[in-house]
Amino acid sequence: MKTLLKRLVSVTASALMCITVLSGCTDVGRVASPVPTEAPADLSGIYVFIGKDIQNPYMQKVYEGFETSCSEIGVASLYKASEAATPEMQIEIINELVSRNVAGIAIAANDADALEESFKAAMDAGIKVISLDSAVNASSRQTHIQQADPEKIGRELINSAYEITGGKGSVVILSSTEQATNQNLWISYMNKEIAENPEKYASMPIVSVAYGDDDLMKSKTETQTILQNPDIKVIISPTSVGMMAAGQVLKETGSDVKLTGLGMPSEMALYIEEGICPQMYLWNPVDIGYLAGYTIDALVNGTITGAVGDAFSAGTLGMRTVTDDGVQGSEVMLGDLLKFDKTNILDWKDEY
Ligand code: RAM
Repeated sequence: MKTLLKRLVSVTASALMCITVLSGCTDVGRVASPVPTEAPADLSGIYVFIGKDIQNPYMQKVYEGFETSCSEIGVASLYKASEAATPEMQIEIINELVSRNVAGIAIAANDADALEESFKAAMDAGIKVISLDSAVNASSRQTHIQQADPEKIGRELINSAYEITGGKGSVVILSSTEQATNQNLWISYMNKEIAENPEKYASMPIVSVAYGDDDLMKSKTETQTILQNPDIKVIISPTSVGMMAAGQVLKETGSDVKLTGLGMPSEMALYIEEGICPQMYLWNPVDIGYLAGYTIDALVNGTITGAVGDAFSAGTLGMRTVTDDGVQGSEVMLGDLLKFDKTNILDWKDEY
């Protein structure tokens, strides 16, 4: 019955896009048709992706994939995100969605623990909850979509700075928000890589971590501050918003400081071609959202519970297995890190 209801409310995704359920929160999505002004009264049965914040183009790419899988499944989808990347604003959105009886929520979380009460209430109400990109703690979700091995990401990023500097010169990290689960995890592995290889990195210390809050203007201001230290040779930005901001400032100032990190090819191609960013990394953000839609559906249909060993079909991504995340929870791994540089950036810049 629930499935039938779900299909019945499968109104077009675009019809759901303009609902402003909460003040200070905005719904957007990639819609080809004009956005209607009338909000549907009934959100019951739909699958929702909550991004970190509304400005972030990366989150909109994730939603593209989410929307595609939901449409293949035959269920309506909705994208919600707030003006700023804060847990408080995400809590408002979650509580509203619980009261509107949605069937599933995927979230890129702005804090690992702060959403627990709201998500426990959601799961108690029968709503399926997963995180993606940036995890909530294991008690706040049924599983997590992991883009690529976090340890590999962290180690690769600091090694990338080593390759760029030859191991000589200070490094600054330009991160997103202070509580971001994913960025903090990657930074912890950068520090681990240095701690385990002290001789290799002896002349290439990480001198500080700056927080641009995934806000382009703040990230640009932070970059300008970073450039006042003449010892800095490389900025590592493990966030696509930070990458864009740093790329812009380095170009505008003509600085010799180089950039590496996690960026979107569509945004960074120019800086890669000009040598400002010699190399960077990412995974496919559209696929993360696509996998999340199928994961929620498998939970809703009871194909999986989110337990380690569960398996399900994820559309064009094939069969996926739920594995141990190593920190008391489970996860579904998307794939591997992709490296972008002058040799391949033109092949990717129109993809995402
Ligand atoms: C930013 C976000 C996101 C991260 C990407 C690479 O858009 O902070 O969490 O995964 O960059």
